[in-house]
Amino acid sequence: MTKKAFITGITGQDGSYLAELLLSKGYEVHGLIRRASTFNTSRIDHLYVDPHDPTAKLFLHYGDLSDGVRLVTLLAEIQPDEVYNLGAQSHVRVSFDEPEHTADTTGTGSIRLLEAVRTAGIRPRFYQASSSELYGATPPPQNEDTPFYPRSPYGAAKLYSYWITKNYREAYDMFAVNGILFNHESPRRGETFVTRKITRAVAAIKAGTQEHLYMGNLDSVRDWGYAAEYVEGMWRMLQVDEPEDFVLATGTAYTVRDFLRISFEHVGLDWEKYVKFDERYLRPTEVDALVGDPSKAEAKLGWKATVQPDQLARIMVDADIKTLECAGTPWIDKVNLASWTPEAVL
Ligand code: NAP
Ligand code: G4F
Repeated sequence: MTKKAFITGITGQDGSYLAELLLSKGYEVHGLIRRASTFNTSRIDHLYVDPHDPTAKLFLHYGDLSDGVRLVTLLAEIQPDEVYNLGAQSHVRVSFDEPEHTADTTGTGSIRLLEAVRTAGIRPRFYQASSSELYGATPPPQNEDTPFYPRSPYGAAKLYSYWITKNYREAYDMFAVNGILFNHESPRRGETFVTRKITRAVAAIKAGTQEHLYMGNLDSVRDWGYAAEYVEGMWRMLQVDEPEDFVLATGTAYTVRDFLRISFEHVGLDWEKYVKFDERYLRPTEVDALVGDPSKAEAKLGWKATVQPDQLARIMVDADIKTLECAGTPWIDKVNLASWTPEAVL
């Protein structure tokens, strides 16, 4: 029997890698996409096959995490074996500008989806995209037992989603798990997250089309892994016998300043000559340090990150240079992703 998966956030960084992974495993994949006046599917266009084609395995459905009725209808129709809730307003800085919208999608969106599963009368395994932002002010190393102390409307909304997922597991005996993922990046990372902002700027500065890069707090410590590896961990969380929550992380600590230095050095430039400060990129409350302890995932899922942050920075710089060389078209869409490995761009 072909397994069916339903993914919210399929058009995002993680959704695109997860869809690729599940299709490669023979799943029929259904994704929720938001109606927009322009196309918003660039990260998954390479996976799309016309649904009239009998070989089509990827199906996209309009909907939104703010629309509970639509979620019930879709789930009742699709009857998935696995549901991955990756959809969210996922930008921490933006969550201070749009706290109510963030609460609605990143927080209440999860209960809408869990309720849709319950009321549709289906019993899929459920993955909730929880975040290391839950730890916030609690110092590292952080693991599954570390107390939470969120520091943003985004973190607070994710905290609600974390607990409601756990509650549905206990209240309704659902196989519902939280993946508490530390920062993970890739050439498909959104352009306003710090790593991608840096690697795009390095490519543009090297090409002579940008002079400076304006940044906020360079002292933050993060644990940056490679997104393509993290979606494998998500999938493994739904394949074990008992539902449990897991941290996925590399366990290594780098500052934003380190990421800048490594990225600029990779193209032979000194970052200090190009980077300027702009207070607009500061947050009203900052999360100073996130460094995960992934030992539970290694022991119980056999999952371990192999790409370290310095290697990741080089992968992303190389990818952004190639994108510029392809006149702005993301180079990633031009290669055969099935055979793509990080080494291919090193
Ligand atoms: P992303 O690239 O920002 O993707 C977010 C996805 O959510 C997009 O597909 C977006 O659709 C969709 N979305 C936003 N609002 C929605 C709504 N109201 N209804 C339905 N879909 C909506 O995020 P990501 O980096 O892939 O992260 C995936 C998930 O993991 C998110 O929940 C994020 O908060 C969480 N997370 C990420 C990290 C990380 O480091 N990447 C770490 C921990 C947790 P559009 O394409 O239409 O905007
Ligand atoms: O790349 P960031 O915006 O990611 P942040 O805030 O850590 O959140 C990401 O990771 C979370 C997991 O821990 C996810 F849940 C969340 O969805 C998202 O994917 O910022 C990283 C750090 C921050 O300390 C920020 O203050 O970089 C600092 N930073 C300094 N200058 C900047 C900038 N961040 C951004 N986005 N832009 C800057 O110019």
